[in-house]
Amino acid sequence: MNYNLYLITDKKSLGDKDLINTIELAIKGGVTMIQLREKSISTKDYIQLALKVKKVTDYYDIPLIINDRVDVAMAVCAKGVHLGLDDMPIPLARKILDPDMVIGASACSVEEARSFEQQGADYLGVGAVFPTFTKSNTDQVTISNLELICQSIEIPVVAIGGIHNENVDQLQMTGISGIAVASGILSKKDIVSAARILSNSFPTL
Ligand code: TZP
Ligand code: MG
Repeated sequence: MNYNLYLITDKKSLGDKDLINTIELAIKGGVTMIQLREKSISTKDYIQLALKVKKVTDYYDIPLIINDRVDVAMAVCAKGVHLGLDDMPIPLARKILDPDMVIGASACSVEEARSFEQQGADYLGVGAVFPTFTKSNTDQVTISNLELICQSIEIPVVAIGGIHNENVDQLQMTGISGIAVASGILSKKDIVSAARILSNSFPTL
Protein backbone atom coordinates (compact mmCIF):
# COMPACT_ATOMS: atom_id res chain seq x y z
CA MET A 1 0.00 0.00 0.00
CA ASN A 2 1.07 3.53 -0.70
CA TYR A 3 0.86 5.55 2.53
CA ASN A 4 2.48 8.64 1.03
CA LEU A 5 -0.47 11.05 1.37
CA TYR A 6 -3.33 9.74 3.51
CA LEU A 7 -6.42 11.97 3.56
CA ILE A 8 -8.50 11.88 6.76
CA THR A 9 -12.03 13.22 6.32
CA ASP A 10 -13.27 15.85 8.75
CA LYS A 11 -16.62 17.61 8.56
CA LYS A 12 -15.38 20.74 10.33
CA SER A 13 -12.45 21.25 7.94
CA LEU A 14 -14.65 20.57 4.94
CA GLY A 15 -17.12 23.33 5.81
CA ASP A 16 -19.81 23.59 3.16
CA LYS A 17 -17.79 21.83 0.45
CA ASP A 18 -19.17 18.56 -0.92
CA LEU A 19 -17.34 15.55 0.56
CA ILE A 20 -17.39 13.30 -2.51
CA ASN A 21 -16.33 16.05 -4.89
CA THR A 22 -13.57 17.12 -2.50
CA ILE A 23 -12.26 13.57 -2.17
CA GLU A 24 -12.12 13.29 -5.95
CA LEU A 25 -10.16 16.55 -6.21
CA ALA A 26 -7.77 15.42 -3.46
CA ILE A 27 -7.12 12.16 -5.32
CA LYS A 28 -6.41 14.17 -8.48
CA GLY A 29 -3.89 16.16 -6.43
CA GLY A 30 -2.05 13.01 -5.33
CA VAL A 31 -3.78 11.56 -2.25
CA THR A 32 -2.92 7.85 -2.11
CA MET A 33 -5.27 6.63 0.62
CA ILE A 34 -8.52 7.83 2.27
CA GLN A 35 -9.84 7.37 5.77
CA LEU A 36 -13.53 8.08 6.31
CA ARG A 37 -13.62 9.49 9.85
CA GLU A 38 -17.10 10.25 11.13
CA LYS A 39 -18.08 10.66 14.77
CA SER A 40 -21.62 10.72 16.23
CA ILE A 41 -23.22 9.18 13.17
CA SER A 42 -25.75 6.36 13.02
CA THR A 43 -24.60 3.01 11.66
CA LYS A 44 -27.04 3.38 8.79
CA ASP A 45 -25.73 6.82 7.84
CA TYR A 46 -22.10 5.75 8.22
CA ILE A 47 -22.68 2.85 5.82
CA GLN A 48 -24.57 5.02 3.35
CA LEU A 49 -21.81 7.64 3.32
CA ALA A 50 -19.06 5.01 3.13
CA LEU A 51 -20.71 3.44 0.08
CA LYS A 52 -20.77 6.84 -1.66
CA VAL A 53 -17.10 7.44 -0.83
CA LYS A 54 -16.21 3.94 -1.96
CA LYS A 55 -17.63 4.60 -5.41
CA VAL A 56 -15.04 7.31 -5.99
CA THR A 57 -12.14 5.53 -4.25
CA ASP A 58 -12.86 2.36 -6.26
CA TYR A 59 -12.97 4.37 -9.48
CA TYR A 60 -9.46 5.73 -8.81
CA ASP A 61 -8.25 2.50 -7.20
CA ILE A 62 -7.47 4.19 -3.90
CA PRO A 63 -7.79 2.20 -0.64
CA LEU A 64 -10.63 3.26 1.68
CA ILE A 65 -10.14 2.85 5.43
CA ILE A 66 -13.02 3.26 7.88
CA ASN A 67 -12.36 4.93 11.24
CA ASP A 68 -13.55 3.19 14.43
CA ARG A 69 -16.02 0.72 12.97
CA VAL A 70 -15.08 -2.83 11.99
CA ASP A 71 -18.68 -3.66 11.10
CA VAL A 72 -19.01 -0.70 8.73
CA ALA A 73 -15.67 -1.51 7.09
CA MET A 74 -16.84 -5.08 6.44
CA ALA A 75 -20.31 -4.07 5.30
CA VAL A 76 -18.97 -1.78 2.56
CA CYS A 77 -16.00 -4.02 1.64
CA ALA A 78 -13.52 -1.28 2.55
CA LYS A 79 -9.79 -1.98 2.40
CA GLY A 80 -9.49 -1.71 6.16
CA VAL A 81 -10.23 -0.11 9.48
CA HIS A 82 -8.44 2.35 11.77
CA LEU A 83 -8.77 1.55 15.48
CA GLY A 84 -8.02 3.51 18.64
CA LEU A 85 -7.96 2.53 22.29
CA ASP A 86 -11.76 2.81 22.62
CA ASP A 87 -12.44 0.68 19.55
CA MET A 88 -12.46 -3.06 19.01
CA PRO A 89 -9.16 -4.60 20.16
CA ILE A 90 -6.89 -5.42 17.19
CA PRO A 91 -6.76 -9.22 17.76
CA LEU A 92 -10.56 -9.43 17.81
CA ALA A 93 -10.85 -7.25 14.71
CA ARG A 94 -8.31 -9.49 12.98
CA LYS A 95 -10.38 -12.52 13.89
CA ILE A 96 -13.50 -11.29 12.14
CA LEU A 97 -12.09 -9.24 9.24
CA ASP A 98 -11.27 -10.70 5.84
CA PRO A 99 -7.61 -11.79 5.87
CA ASP A 100 -6.55 -9.23 3.27
CA MET A 101 -8.04 -6.29 5.15
CA VAL A 102 -5.73 -3.73 6.71
CA ILE A 103 -5.81 -2.70 10.38
CA GLY A 104 -4.35 0.65 11.41
CA ALA A 105 -3.94 1.90 14.96
CA SER A 106 -3.07 5.20 16.64
CA ALA A 107 0.03 5.35 18.81
CA CYS A 108 1.76 8.11 20.78
CA SER A 109 4.72 6.30 22.32
CA VAL A 110 7.27 3.58 21.61
CA GLU A 111 5.52 1.28 24.12
CA GLU A 112 2.14 1.72 22.46
CA ALA A 113 3.64 1.32 18.99
CA ARG A 114 5.38 -1.95 19.94
CA SER A 115 2.23 -3.26 21.59
CA PHE A 116 0.02 -2.50 18.57
CA GLU A 117 2.56 -4.06 16.24
CA GLN A 118 2.60 -7.21 18.38
CA GLN A 119 -1.19 -7.26 18.37
CA GLY A 120 -1.15 -7.36 14.58
CA ALA A 121 -1.59 -3.80 13.33
CA ASP A 122 -0.53 -3.31 9.68
CA TYR A 123 0.37 0.35 10.06
CA LEU A 124 0.38 3.05 12.76
CA GLY A 125 -0.81 6.64 12.77
CA VAL A 126 1.50 8.55 15.11
CA GLY A 127 0.72 12.03 16.42
CA ALA A 128 -0.23 14.67 16.88
CA VAL A 129 3.13 15.79 15.55
CA PHE A 130 1.97 19.44 15.34
CA PRO A 131 -0.83 21.33 17.13
CA THR A 132 -4.23 20.50 15.64
CA PHE A 133 -7.78 21.76 15.98
CA THR A 134 -9.24 18.72 14.25
CA LYS A 135 -9.01 16.32 17.20
CA SER A 136 -9.45 17.57 20.74
CA ASN A 137 -7.44 16.22 23.68
CA THR A 138 -4.91 14.55 21.45
CA ASP A 139 -1.46 13.69 22.80
CA GLN A 140 1.50 15.44 21.21
CA VAL A 141 4.43 13.49 19.80
CA THR A 142 7.75 15.28 19.30
CA ILE A 143 9.65 14.81 16.05
CA SER A 144 12.40 12.96 17.92
CA ASN A 145 9.83 10.61 19.47
CA LEU A 146 8.35 10.05 16.03
CA GLU A 147 11.80 9.07 14.82
CA LEU A 148 12.26 6.76 17.79
CA ILE A 149 8.92 5.07 17.11
CA CYS A 150 9.88 4.54 13.44
CA GLN A 151 13.12 2.91 14.55
CA SER A 152 11.39 0.67 17.10
CA ILE A 153 8.93 -1.13 14.82
CA GLU A 154 8.83 -2.80 11.40
CA ILE A 155 5.36 -1.74 10.22
CA PRO A 156 4.81 1.54 8.32
CA VAL A 157 4.33 4.72 10.35
CA VAL A 158 2.18 7.59 9.14
CA ALA A 159 2.64 10.95 10.88
CA ILE A 160 -0.58 12.79 11.76
CA GLY A 161 -1.73 16.03 13.33
CA GLY A 162 -1.53 19.61 12.14
CA ILE A 163 0.52 18.80 9.04
CA HIS A 164 0.42 21.42 6.30
CA ASN A 165 2.66 22.60 3.50
CA GLU A 166 4.73 24.94 5.74
CA ASN A 167 5.71 22.37 8.39
CA VAL A 168 5.80 19.13 6.39
CA ASP A 169 9.54 19.51 5.71
CA GLN A 170 10.26 18.95 9.40
CA LEU A 171 9.14 15.35 8.91
CA GLN A 172 11.80 14.55 6.31
CA MET A 173 14.28 11.88 7.43
CA THR A 174 12.16 10.71 10.37
CA GLY A 175 11.56 7.29 8.85
CA ILE A 176 7.84 7.72 8.21
CA SER A 177 6.09 6.06 5.27
CA GLY A 178 3.64 8.88 4.79
CA ILE A 179 1.64 11.76 6.19
CA ALA A 180 -2.02 11.79 7.22
CA VAL A 181 -3.74 15.12 6.69
CA ALA A 182 -7.25 16.50 7.27
CA SER A 183 -7.44 20.32 7.54
CA GLY A 184 -4.19 20.84 5.59
CA ILE A 185 -6.13 19.70 2.50
CA LEU A 186 -9.86 19.86 3.30
CA SER A 187 -9.97 23.45 4.56
CA LYS A 188 -8.20 24.82 1.49
CA LYS A 189 -9.95 26.56 -1.35
CA ASP A 190 -7.91 24.80 -4.02
CA ILE A 191 -8.02 21.15 -2.96
CA VAL A 192 -6.06 19.81 -5.94
CA SER A 193 -3.14 22.14 -5.41
CA ALA A 194 -3.13 21.68 -1.60
CA ALA A 195 -2.86 17.93 -2.09
CA ARG A 196 -0.31 18.31 -4.88
CA ILE A 197 1.99 20.53 -2.81
CA LEU A 198 1.91 18.07 0.10
CA SER A 199 2.44 15.06 -2.12
CA ASN A 200 5.36 16.73 -3.94
CA SER A 201 6.96 17.88 -0.71
CA PHE A 202 7.66 14.28 0.16
CA PRO A 203 9.26 12.83 -2.96
CA THR A 204 11.48 10.60 -0.84
CA LEU A 205 8.60 8.60 0.65
N1 TZP B 1 -5.39 11.95 15.25
C1 TZP B 1 -4.35 12.60 15.78
S1 TZP B 1 -4.29 14.19 15.25
C2 TZP B 1 -5.67 14.01 14.30
C3 TZP B 1 -6.14 12.71 14.42
C4 TZP B 1 -7.34 12.18 13.77
C5 TZP B 1 -6.25 15.11 13.49
C6 TZP B 1 -5.64 15.25 12.13
O1 TZP B 1 -6.21 16.34 11.46
P1 TZP B 1 -5.38 17.61 10.97
O2 TZP B 1 -6.45 18.60 10.55
O3 TZP B 1 -4.57 17.15 9.79
O4 TZP B 1 -4.58 18.12 12.10
MG1 MG C 1 -11.32 5.46 17.11
